[in-house]
Amino acid sequence: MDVIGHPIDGIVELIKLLHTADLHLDSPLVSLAMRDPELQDQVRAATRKSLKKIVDLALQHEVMAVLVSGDLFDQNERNAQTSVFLILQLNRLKEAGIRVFYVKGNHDADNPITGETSFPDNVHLFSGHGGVEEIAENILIHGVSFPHRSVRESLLPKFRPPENGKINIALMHTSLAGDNRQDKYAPCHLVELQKAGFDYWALGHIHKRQIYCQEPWIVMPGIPQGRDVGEAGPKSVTLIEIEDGQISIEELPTSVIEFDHINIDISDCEDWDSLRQALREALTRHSDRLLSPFGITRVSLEGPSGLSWDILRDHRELEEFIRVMARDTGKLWIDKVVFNVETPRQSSAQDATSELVEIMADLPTEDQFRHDFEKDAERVLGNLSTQIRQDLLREEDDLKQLIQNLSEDGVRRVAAMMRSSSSS
Ligand SMILES: [Mn+2]
Repeated sequence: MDVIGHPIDGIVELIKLLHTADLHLDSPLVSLAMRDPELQDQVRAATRKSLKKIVDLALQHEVMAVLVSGDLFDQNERNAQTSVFLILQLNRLKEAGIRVFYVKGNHDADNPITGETSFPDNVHLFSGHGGVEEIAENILIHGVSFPHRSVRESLLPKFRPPENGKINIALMHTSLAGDNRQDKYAPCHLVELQKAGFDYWALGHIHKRQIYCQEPWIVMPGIPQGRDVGEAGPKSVTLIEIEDGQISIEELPTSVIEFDHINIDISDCEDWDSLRQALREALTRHSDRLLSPFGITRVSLEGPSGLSWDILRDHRELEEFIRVMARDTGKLWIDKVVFNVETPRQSSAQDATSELVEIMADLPTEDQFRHDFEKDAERVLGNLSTQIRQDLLREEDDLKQLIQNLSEDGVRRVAAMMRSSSSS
């Protein structure tokens, strides 16, 4: 760097740090795309590859330290393979003289690996009582770990006060104000962080990257590798640069697999050739835009189309076609294809098929039909594991909604089969 103009006795050094959180190491990625055996190995290794990438970036940018703001682990059990992999990566940092500052989050508070002496000595794990370390002249790193899994009170009072005239960086795992009861972990309000006197809040817990404030910096770096379509988009870590007492940041990509959701408008497609062409173009465009080496995508086909009935009838073939086209890009897999194609309801019943379709369309609103369907659905749901059932039905009204969706979908499919066979 250019240091001309700075006084010789006070060499102004550029100090870099890398901020990450929520690695959830070896946590499984979840996608229907996993049915493809070719993808399975990639996906299984994804959280490890992103950790390796983080270490690569730390070495490449010659950072002084890596800050990990909790949830390094995902599970409570000690897993020998996970810890060996982690220690090898931490050793790569140690060999380069890079320190690691780490606070435990809710996911690793009870993990037997954390807090053990097994970490290499370049790793500083803050305790639940909190502490502060000076890593360079006038640069302090503060941190407080989760002492146990469910911390319902703010950790803020446990931090030592920031020191005047120094750069104070603080590591904390928190849900911030938290939007619901299940997700209240070490809650605190942004305004409290803004007023606390620290220069950079290195937060963790919320998986979506967000810069809440620039003065002081309040940064949630987000998960470095998404795990399902709910954690969509490229993922990253945050590079912190400190120079002349000023802090600036930069986002560096780390995800190996990028989840996403694309909508493809098919209303202009008049025949199968133009539909296939539109799909191929949309998938190629999406794969070209990926910032990560691979993508897993949920595709929604949207819009009214003259092909609607045929699409609904031949949806399995079309889905397979989309999967193959995605694979042809060399980097894209399909999580799921959602058919949101509208089927025009004809205004007047002209023939027997139309009449039947009209009658069926009213079925989902009939009490007896709903009652029978509900009984059937409960029987099927009773055979599922508790976990799957809970995932499927989170709210009280979810069963009603599920029945509504399934019956409407069923009517559309039966109608599609009747329509396309009577018209062709
Ligand atoms: Mn967490």
